[in-house]
Amino acid sequence: MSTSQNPLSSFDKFLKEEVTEECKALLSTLPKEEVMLSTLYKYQGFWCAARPLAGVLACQQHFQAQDTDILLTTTPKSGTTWLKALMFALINRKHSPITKDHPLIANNPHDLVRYLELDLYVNHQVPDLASFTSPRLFSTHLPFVSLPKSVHQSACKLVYLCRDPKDTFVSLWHFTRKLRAQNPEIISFEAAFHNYCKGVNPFGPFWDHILGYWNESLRNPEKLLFLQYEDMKKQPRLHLRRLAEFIRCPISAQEETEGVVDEILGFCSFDNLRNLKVNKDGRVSTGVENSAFFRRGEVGDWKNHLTAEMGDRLDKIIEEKFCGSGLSF
Ligand code: PAP
Repeated sequence: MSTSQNPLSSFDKFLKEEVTEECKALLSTLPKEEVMLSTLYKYQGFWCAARPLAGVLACQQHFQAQDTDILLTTTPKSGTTWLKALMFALINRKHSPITKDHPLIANNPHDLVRYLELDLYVNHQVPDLASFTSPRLFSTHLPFVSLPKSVHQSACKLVYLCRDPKDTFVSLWHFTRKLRAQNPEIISFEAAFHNYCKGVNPFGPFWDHILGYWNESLRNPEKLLFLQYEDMKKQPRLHLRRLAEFIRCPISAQEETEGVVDEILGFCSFDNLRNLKVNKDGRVSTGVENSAFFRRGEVGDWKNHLTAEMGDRLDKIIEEKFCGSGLSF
């Protein structure tokens, strides 16, 4: 059955909407590959679909970072939703304590901490950010070298989160399948895995993405906090306190006594967020169902999906690419 005979999912529509003439002209000059969801183009060394790329161009041209901004940067499917919820709850804990009126009860984390290229700037639009109060919290999947210049030039802070690429790939695969539920023309699991190993995935290659941020975190730890999903799962209290210190809003002795750390962690836990009505029924601005961001939320789920050979292959790539960096998964 051809795509045209199928009703397009909201996300397909999002991807297929027209991009600007400037973006079209650029696309015609870029290397491209057909992958799971759509055509990916290689721009500044990373892979990106056409419409998000228009958002990349717009935010690179127009986003003016402020010194007090905090930018959450992640590889897709490495726990962005969780990090957004934690950071939002942490930053706003004084005036939005965890009660039944908390903004996260009625809003998906992606609607409270918005993506630059996938949301705010997506249609080559230039949003009015005047209503955002300080500290402004944004997110992006952009690689470090491709961040808007003002991010590098300002004193804004970056929090980076990545995840074992084996779990990231499996999460990406399920997410993509969910988005394309109405479209049977999805490529096979094996072909998607092959592309991922070649580095052809949104905002990939994953090794360049992770190493770009890792190296910068070593050079400039005041500016960039580097986190791994597995560590956060293992020691959530430690990492929440690290996050609070990094943004210069440490958990006070009184807050410790009041149990604020556990309160935020419990509130932002996978089970709690997934079971909220808004995350069962709603959609984010790209048309994606909120429920698609909550699948299993576990470390090591790849074992249920990749063969031992596939796991070994990806491990070898990880070993080779990260060799000498001091980073491992
Ligand atoms: P995005 O990059 O498209 O924004 P992102 O949130 O990074 O998505 O990835 C979703 C993953 O985070 C899912 O992993 P899984 O497919 O292996 O299950 C999702 O379940 C997981 N996730 C979402 N919320 C939480 C949470 N509160 N705690 C832990 N993991 C979570």
